[in-house]
Amino acid sequence: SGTKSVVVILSVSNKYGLVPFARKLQGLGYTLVASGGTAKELREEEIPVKDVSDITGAPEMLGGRVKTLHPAVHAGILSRKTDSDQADMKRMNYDMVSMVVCNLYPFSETVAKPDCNIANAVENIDIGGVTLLRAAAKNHERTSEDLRKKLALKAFTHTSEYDTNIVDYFRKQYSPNEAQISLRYGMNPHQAPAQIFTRLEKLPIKVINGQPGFINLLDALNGWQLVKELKEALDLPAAASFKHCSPAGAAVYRRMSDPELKAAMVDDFGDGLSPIATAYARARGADRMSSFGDFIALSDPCDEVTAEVISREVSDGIICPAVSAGALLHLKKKKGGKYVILEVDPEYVPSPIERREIFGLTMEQKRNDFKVTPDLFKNIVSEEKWFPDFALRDMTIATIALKYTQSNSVVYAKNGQVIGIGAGQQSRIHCTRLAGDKVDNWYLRHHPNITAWKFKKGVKRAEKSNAIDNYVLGTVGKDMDNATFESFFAGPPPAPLSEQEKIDFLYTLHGVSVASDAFFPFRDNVDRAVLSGAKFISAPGGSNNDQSVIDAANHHKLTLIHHNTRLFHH
Ligand code: 93A
Repeated sequence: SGTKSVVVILSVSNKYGLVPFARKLQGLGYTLVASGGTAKELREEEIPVKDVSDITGAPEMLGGRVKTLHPAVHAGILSRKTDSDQADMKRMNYDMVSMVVCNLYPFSETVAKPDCNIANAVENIDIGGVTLLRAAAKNHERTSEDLRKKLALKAFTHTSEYDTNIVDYFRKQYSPNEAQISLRYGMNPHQAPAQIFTRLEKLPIKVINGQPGFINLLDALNGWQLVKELKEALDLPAAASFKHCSPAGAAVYRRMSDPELKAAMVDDFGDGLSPIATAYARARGADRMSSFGDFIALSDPCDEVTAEVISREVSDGIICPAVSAGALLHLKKKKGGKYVILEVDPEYVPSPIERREIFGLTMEQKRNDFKVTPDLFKNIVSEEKWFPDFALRDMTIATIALKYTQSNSVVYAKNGQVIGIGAGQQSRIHCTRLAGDKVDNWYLRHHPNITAWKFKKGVKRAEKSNAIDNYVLGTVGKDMDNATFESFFAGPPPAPLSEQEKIDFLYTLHGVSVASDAFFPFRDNVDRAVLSGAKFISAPGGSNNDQSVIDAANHHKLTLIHHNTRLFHH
């Protein structure tokens, strides 16, 4: 047809393979038009080629910054076959361009060189080539061949990746510690480089002290979401103690009894704990062994007394909305000055779609922005219907904790805190058992035999926790040798708790709420939970075995709630 165009624009930085390709095009009858260096290379091989300036009437200028940026080129690429476009082309005497052959200035390769400065980087930002590619891709409809669609997608993918690399470079140059934070390494020391970044103007977290690691940030960002949701749901200050991407404990403020203060090893504060300090003491006290070296999340600003509680524990860092000046003095002394302190913007709301890369591939999903509200627990399916306010509170805590615990997970809660978490088990009964065993261990730590212990001076808190753990588990003389155990006491060491004493004491544990992140496939979960004081259980329904699980609840006279929200987290 009269509009059939035969012009090809060639503009390549990497000239590998250019000559044979251009020779083929020439043989097919195309008119070749190329930018300076590209044209030179073709002429050297005696391939007929026009300069871009031949069709634009304008020379390359600004030392090559403007080569192809001209209406003669871009109208040629972008014009459609409509009468109006064709009239425009005719008026200007422009030819249509039927093909663009282009590769871009090597930006990534340039900035990867150790001696690259900003001026080098800037000169290697391709403008005209990106425009050629985008223009050609935009007008890919001009023909309907599959190849054109494929190339259009490839071009847009390429230019977006190219821009991503430019943005990454300038973010590091112009916005370090604002829109991005460089990390020492990723999950392991051999995984460098590593960073966290945002496409927003700045990250919602600010490093006040220390240098966070990759896993610190996973814990911090999960922990923050957990305490923020707890506070929103219950209107109480909330705290979480994270380790390896699952909470070891989580709690809201609720005054602690004397045995609770003792078991959580904060009895020396007496009535001096603030609400947020109390929430953390409870969270840390849920599973002191697992919380060793934790990352802490607080819903409220960290005050001085909370910092005092934290300062004597082994901990990696903290995330909270603010840290008081007095608290900062305590926290900054930790870990030889390296304690990680992150302030988070409580107003920050993430975008609804989240992405993650695995094995070089990107996965995308809607965020789990499901809100745990009292409505979730309306559908009581057992004969027992008792579900008092304290159970609603504890069930809310257990369920929000599940949302940020590696699956499968089962969480037990009581007195405004998590008391046992079974995380990351492939078998549900293993979760229920693991969490239940942790509950038993937690409860037994309140045994008067233990709360009366007098440790020798100089015994570290972690050693005390470990001694208590072994004592409760009955592993003194096994995992911990007798001599080590005995060395912690000034006087004679405490006599072991007999199995009967443990059973009798555990028998006094009541009113526990248990939540599961997915349905219970068998009734054994209910049978096991009851042994650790379960009176209220909630889980999604939908198992073939729902009826036998309901029968188990009825058998034990407990309240069973079915809802329809699975809360897997990975
Ligand atoms: O500096 S530019 O952004 N200005 C332009 O107008 C332009 N047009 C094409 N760089 C431009 N190009 C790029 O030049 C192409 O993307 C290609 O990478 C390179 C080819 O230049 P030469 O043909 O002079 O070797």
